[in-house]
Amino acid sequence: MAMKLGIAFDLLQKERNERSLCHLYFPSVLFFLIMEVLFWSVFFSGKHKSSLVNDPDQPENSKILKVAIIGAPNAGKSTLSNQLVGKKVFAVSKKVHTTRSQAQGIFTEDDTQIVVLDTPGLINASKVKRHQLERSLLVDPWISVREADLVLVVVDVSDRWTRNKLGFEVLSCLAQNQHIPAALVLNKVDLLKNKSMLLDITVELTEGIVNGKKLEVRSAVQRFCEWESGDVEVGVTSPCPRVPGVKSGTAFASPAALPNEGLCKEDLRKLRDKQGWPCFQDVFMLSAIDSEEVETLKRYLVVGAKPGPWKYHSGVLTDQSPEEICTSAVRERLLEYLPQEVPYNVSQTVEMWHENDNGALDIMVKLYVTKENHLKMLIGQGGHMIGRIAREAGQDLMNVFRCEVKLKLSVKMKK
Ligand SMILES: Nc1nc2c(ncn2[C@@H]2O[C@H](COP(=O)(O)OP(=O)(O)OP(=O)(O)O)[C@@H](O)[C@H]2O)c(=O)[nH]1
Ligand SMILES: *[C@@H]1O[C@H](CO)[C@@H](O)[C@H](O)[C@H]1NC(C)=O
Ligand SMILES: *[C@@H]1O[C@H](CO)[C@@H](O)[C@H](O)[C@H]1NC(C)=O
Ligand SMILES: *[C@@H]1O[C@H](CO)[C@@H](O)[C@H](O)[C@H]1NC(C)=O
Ligand SMILES: [Mg+2]
Repeated sequence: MAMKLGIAFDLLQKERNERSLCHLYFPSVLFFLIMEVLFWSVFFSGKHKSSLVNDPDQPENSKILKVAIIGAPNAGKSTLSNQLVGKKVFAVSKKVHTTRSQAQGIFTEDDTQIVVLDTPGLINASKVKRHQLERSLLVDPWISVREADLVLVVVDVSDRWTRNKLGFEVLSCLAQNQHIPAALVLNKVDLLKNKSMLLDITVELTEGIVNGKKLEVRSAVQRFCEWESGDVEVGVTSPCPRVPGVKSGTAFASPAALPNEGLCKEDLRKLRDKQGWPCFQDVFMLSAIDSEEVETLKRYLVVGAKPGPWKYHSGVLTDQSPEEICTSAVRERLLEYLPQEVPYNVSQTVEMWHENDNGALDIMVKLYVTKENHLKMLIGQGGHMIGRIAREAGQDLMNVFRCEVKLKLSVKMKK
């Protein structure tokens, strides 16, 4: 064992030395100006081969809960999803529109499986059009909610512009899927200096009603808000579902396949004036970056799971293909380290995917840019930037795939 590790370490050192030599060459191809920079990153771990795709291994009393995570762009949905899954399977960045399409993360514990549906931030059609974003950003959150047993609405409480009002898209999505129980998650609590504001925010975003009861604020903020039930129930005009999985009548039309399809003009107009949603069954206040704080929410999901067959094998962490995980890991670093006009204009293709005999992965990804200054920024001084991206994305992949990963990035310019 010691020897094996020793060899691995030697190789790692060797790679490090080679990495400092950056190979630059300029082959001229018709209509293309191609610049290629090669970088290698090698990582080692004891385990081999990922178990991403497998048939479910059903226990006798299997339970399942599908949870859709929705909210405004950058609210921390993917951060929360990763924390729930317990492994980083979704891309996270400080820029908006990091998540481009819905994807599932899975955590399985004893006889319970929780399927987390991470979604792109909810935005309207005019924004998608203006920024030339993919259609999946518009429709995927709706698709996820429709197949969910529970919806978690994530709000960034550190954002003073959005924290006092649920966006119209969020309200509309909730209104059209009222038969699905929903809970509110106030996220990034660590960034909020004045914690007593959480109470005001909660009242605003719930219209003062949680689980069909008027809020009565008892004491200082608790991590998991246990609201005192009031004696009088007021203001509850629509039937709100109380228990996950129990479907009750809807006040609005049937669930819509597309944004706003299921609501009439009058309903939509009413929603525009609304600030909060009075049908949440619970409120959580947490920091998605803090695993301990997310644990309470995790317990809540496990308890809420209903008898039913698992969807995935217990070893499965996500429904994303290995190639998708790879390109989104690279994209995440592009978003993190470069001004957004660069990652928004980079396209990727996986050129090579090879699993060699000892279970290690050889991956080559080509990044295409359209502007010379983008190319320069992406490569960085002495190849520092592209090297860092390959190294860090490779590290992420090693953690997810649990095997040795050799990730090579090349950058090309298309004109
Ligand atoms: N301080 C702090 N930062 C957080 C917390 N949760 C998320 N973030 C940060 O917020 C940023 C956005 O997080 P994401 O998880 O990518 O947000 P998202 O909602 O998935 O964003 P989109 O996919 O673009 O809609 C990242 O920089 C995270 O590190 C938190 O609890 N506290
Ligand atoms: C779309 O959303 C933007 C803000 O995100 C808002 O300014 C705009 O009015 C919205 N457009 C429509 C048609 O709702
Ligand atoms: C904190 O917020 C509460 C409620 O919004 C407010 O009453 C209080 O004055 C604030 N405290 C500080 C120090 O800003
Ligand atoms: C790059 O992306 C931005 C959006 O951030 C867009 O406005 C711009 O037109 C794009 N540039 C190129 C060269 O594609
Ligand atoms: Mg995301």
